[in-house]
Amino acid sequence: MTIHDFPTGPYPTRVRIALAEKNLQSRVRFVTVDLYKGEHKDPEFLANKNYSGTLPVLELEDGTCIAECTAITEYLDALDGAPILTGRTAREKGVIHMMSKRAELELLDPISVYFHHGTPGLGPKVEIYQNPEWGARQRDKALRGMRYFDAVLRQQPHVAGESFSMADITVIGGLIFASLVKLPVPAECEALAAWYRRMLERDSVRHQPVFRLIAWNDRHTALARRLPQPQRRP
Ligand SMILES: N[C@@H](CCC(=O)N[C@@H](CS)C(=O)NCC(=O)O)C(=O)O
Repeated sequence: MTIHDFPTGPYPTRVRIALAEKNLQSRVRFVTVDLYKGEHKDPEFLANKNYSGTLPVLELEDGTCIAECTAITEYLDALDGAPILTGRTAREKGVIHMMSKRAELELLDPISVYFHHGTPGLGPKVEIYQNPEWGARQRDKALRGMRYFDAVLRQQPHVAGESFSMADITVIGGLIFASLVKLPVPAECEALAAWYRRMLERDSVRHQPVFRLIAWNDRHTALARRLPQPQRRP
């Protein structure tokens, strides 16, 4: 199996976490597609790998390409390997799918829109249309999403109930993206923050390459704060 990947992307990180949880990394080959060069929008990539022009994409030995993190995780779950991330019973499958979709709709995708529209995003060559107002609205939607998941996690240990699942991975992806765009979790969202600290202790999560990028960004920001600020002219 091949994963068309961008190692520090929040969405590809979801699939990397699922692979690590299931101990399937040795069965895949990662091929980097450079988002900042716009390689995911090349006509050849759109025609042969993913019409939607996003990463990750799982390519099977017979050439079948499966895009969408949720679909890829469902495929991986159907192979051998515990733990099951998408549910065993009909009820579990339904609830996990719903909460994962909700985490995309209310948290991860709005942060992605904010990144592409409210910040320089992938740079002027790739971001050919930007709408900053739409970006700001989606940032606010993501903050509401954080409050929603905080309320959920005040009631139960995991996003879809008692056990770790794909829905947790989706919210983790959202908070990773939030760190990258420097959108802090509101201080009152204590349950969400506590849950995230627990998630960051998991081996499948903490060894992901994106955390080296986040640490580098944080060091860089801290350093920039210590540098003398430019003097204003009187
Ligand atoms: N719904 C897709 C979204 C994937 C996605 O947006 N991936 C990012 C990488 S982190 C991407 O390809 N962004 C480029 C773009 O949207 O132009 C999924 O779940 O896989």
